[in-house]
Amino acid sequence: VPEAPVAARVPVGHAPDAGAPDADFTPWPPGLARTYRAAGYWRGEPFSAWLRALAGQFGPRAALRGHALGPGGQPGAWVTRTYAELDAAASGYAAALAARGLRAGDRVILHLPNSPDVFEVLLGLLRLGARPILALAAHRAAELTAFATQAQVRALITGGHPDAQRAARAVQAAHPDTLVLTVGDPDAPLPLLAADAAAWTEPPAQPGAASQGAGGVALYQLSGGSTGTPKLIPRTHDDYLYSVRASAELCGLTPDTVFLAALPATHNFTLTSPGALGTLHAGGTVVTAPGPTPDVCAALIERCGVTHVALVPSALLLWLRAPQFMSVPRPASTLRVVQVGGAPLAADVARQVPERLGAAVQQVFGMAEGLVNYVRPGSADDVTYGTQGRPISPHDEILIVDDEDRPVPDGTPGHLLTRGPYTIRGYFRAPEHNARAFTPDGYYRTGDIVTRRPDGHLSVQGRHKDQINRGGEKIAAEEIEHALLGHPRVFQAALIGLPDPWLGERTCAVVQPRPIPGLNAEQTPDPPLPDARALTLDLRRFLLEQGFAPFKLPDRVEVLPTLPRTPFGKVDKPALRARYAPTPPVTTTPDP
Ligand code: OOB
Repeated sequence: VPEAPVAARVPVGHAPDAGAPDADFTPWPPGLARTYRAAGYWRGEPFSAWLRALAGQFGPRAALRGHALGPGGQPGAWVTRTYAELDAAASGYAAALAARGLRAGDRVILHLPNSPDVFEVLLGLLRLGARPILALAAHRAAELTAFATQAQVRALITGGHPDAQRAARAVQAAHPDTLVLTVGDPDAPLPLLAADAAAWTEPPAQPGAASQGAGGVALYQLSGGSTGTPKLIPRTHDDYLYSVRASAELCGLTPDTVFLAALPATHNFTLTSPGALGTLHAGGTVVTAPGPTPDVCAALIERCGVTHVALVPSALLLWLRAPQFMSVPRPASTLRVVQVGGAPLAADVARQVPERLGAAVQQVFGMAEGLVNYVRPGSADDVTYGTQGRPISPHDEILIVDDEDRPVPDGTPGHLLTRGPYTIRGYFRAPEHNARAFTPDGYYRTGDIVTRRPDGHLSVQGRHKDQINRGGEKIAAEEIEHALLGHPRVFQAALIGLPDPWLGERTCAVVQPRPIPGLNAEQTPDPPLPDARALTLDLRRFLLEQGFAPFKLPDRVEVLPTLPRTPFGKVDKPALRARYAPTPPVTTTPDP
């Protein structure tokens, strides 16, 4: 990796400063920013203006369909929103949020289950200029509280589901100034209802305030991470909209596209690759499903004429075996493209899609930090089934390097580093982490091990980050290990991923129990180890009580008298994986 001056980088980790909200944001070097503008990638258009233009172009067409969020977080009435109505709803929510005291630049946690409401509220926040943190619906008190602490949020917007309300109360207990606004539940303490669109007046543009314009932060995506709680990923209007437009174009979306948002709606894949926002950009229709279960989705495909869906491999496996999709002869379906990403997809599984689902498969390899690779529609079979595609942009820079950051030849596995017009230069307020996660010249260290073909297509070979990819849901090992140390029976803990035929990986917590107090080594050289099965239930309950998202609870617990260590004293995770995995792990390489 060539050394480059770092003068253009602005230190992160500042105290909040209302006058300079971008003090928490690492900008691109000015020369590159000029290049990205000159190339037409960054257009200086914020999301609010983008939506207004779409409403002008596609006004009476259906933008969103699905069950609105109802009381108690249950599905409410089935609704269809036109582009004009979506634009009006965004104004109505912007006005309602302003009436609650929210202002441009305020950070707000958005925590809603899949529904048309998610997009209406998201676009309302963006119209107001508030900056949503895109929590996953599966997140609970531990994650939401961590976001509130990191980002000093003004508000949490959530649904009426009892789990969501419980998590919201925990956030409020830790941060009493946080406004909790509930969508879809008029009886909630502070319901969030869209006001009349006329109640919203666009604030006058502030000349010179780049931070308020399209170059400023629009929203925060979340990193899967490998350390602590998820880091916040600041995405600007310019960079995020570029990835949306370019994705929609290269995937060939049109006003006839009907996209099924079945994975979590605010995840980068579902939202922008090209996802819901890409579909809106093309004038198509977004249909929301509560989740990717085949029966619900098959019904929605038929009801709404769905043409495109984005799935993680574990969901695809369920679809490929679902009776709804297996009737022979297969009912004529509108489904044309099944995008698969988020976790490794076996080539032989990919090959089953056309025959079983009557649709093309498109592999997508992306990350919330930016870079997204697509197999282009109509590619040769070896590319379609055997690679994870190539980057969106001619200006995406890709480096594949060895452990010393020296480039490796094509075909040789190496660490994937990248920078470009929509890949961040730094996480929010994480200077120490940024120093490790980015090279001095601004490349993001993805933590993925890939090979590149001479034609530029990438194949994911494994992973170099201490993260577990459980069916596309990312778990930072350290976050759970740290939490487990709070349990009275746990002295040391290591979380590892073990291969699983359905999820790709399942989690296993290997625990070294606490010595029994009052007994010294001479009296009991081998104190009895706790029963692993009983401990599994106990530790899962413990983590749930700590407020962790359910997908982070260990699937399995093993007990060892001492954890194996490397000569450097780190827990030897490859040894643990070898010990507990029936076969060598497929997706994991040694830890950093
Ligand atoms: C997507 O985003 P994240 O931020 O949840 O996770 C990114 C990580 C990648 O670094 C890689 O480790 C893994 O997920 N991943 C894949 C993959 N797509 C993502 N591993 C193997 N094959 C793939 N196709 O997961 C994401 C964001 C936008 C679009 C698609 C996925």
